[in-house]
Amino acid sequence: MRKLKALWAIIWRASLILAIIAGGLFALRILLPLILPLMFGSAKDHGNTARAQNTAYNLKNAISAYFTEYRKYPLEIRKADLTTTTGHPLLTILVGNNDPAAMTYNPGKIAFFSGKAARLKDGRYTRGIEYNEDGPSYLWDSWGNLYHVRLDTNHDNQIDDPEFPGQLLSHSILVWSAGPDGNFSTWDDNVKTW
Ligand SMILES: [Ca+2]
Ligand SMILES: [Ca+2]
Repeated sequence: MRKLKALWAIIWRASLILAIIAGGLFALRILLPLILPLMFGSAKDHGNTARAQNTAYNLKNAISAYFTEYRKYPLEIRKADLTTTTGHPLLTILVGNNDPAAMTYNPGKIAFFSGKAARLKDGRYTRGIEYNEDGPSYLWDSWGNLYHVRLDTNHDNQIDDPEFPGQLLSHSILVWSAGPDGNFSTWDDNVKTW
C-alpha cells in the first residue's frame, strides 16, 4: 500500500512538471513571435538610423568641400537660403558626372560625394547612391526617401530651423532625413545634422 502511495506521488509530481514545461513552451510559442520582432526590429532600426546619420554628415562635408573648391554653394541663389533634396540636380552636381547640370555647376567633375550604391528592393532604392554616369543621380536614405538639405545661400550665417520655423540656427548647411516613418513632419524619429 505504501509502495502504491509513493508511486502515485511520483506520477503526480512528474505530471505536474510536464504540465509546467508544456505550459512554458505554449507561452513561449505565443510570446516569442511578439517579442523577437521588437528586439531585432529595434536593433535594425537603430542600425538604419546610425547609417542615415553618418550619410547625412558625409553629405554635409561634401557640400562644405564643394564650397571650399568653388567659393559658393551648389545651385546658389543669393536672394534667400536654398531648400532642396538629395535628388537631381544637387546630388548630380556633387557626384560630378557627365550630366549637363553637373558639368555647369561642377566643371572640374570632382566627386565631392561618393559612397555605397543604393540597393533596389521591391522597385524602390534605399541606403545609398543611385548613380547614373550621364544623367540625374540620387541619394536615398535607409528607408527609401531623399534627404532634405538647406543651405545658407544668402550668406548671413543663419538658417531657418526646419523643425521650429521662425527660429534661426547659426549653421550654413543642414541635412535631415524623415526617419523610419518616412514623414518629414514627425521630428521625433527624424535624423538631422544639427
Ligand atoms: Ca541664411
Ligand atoms: Ca519622421
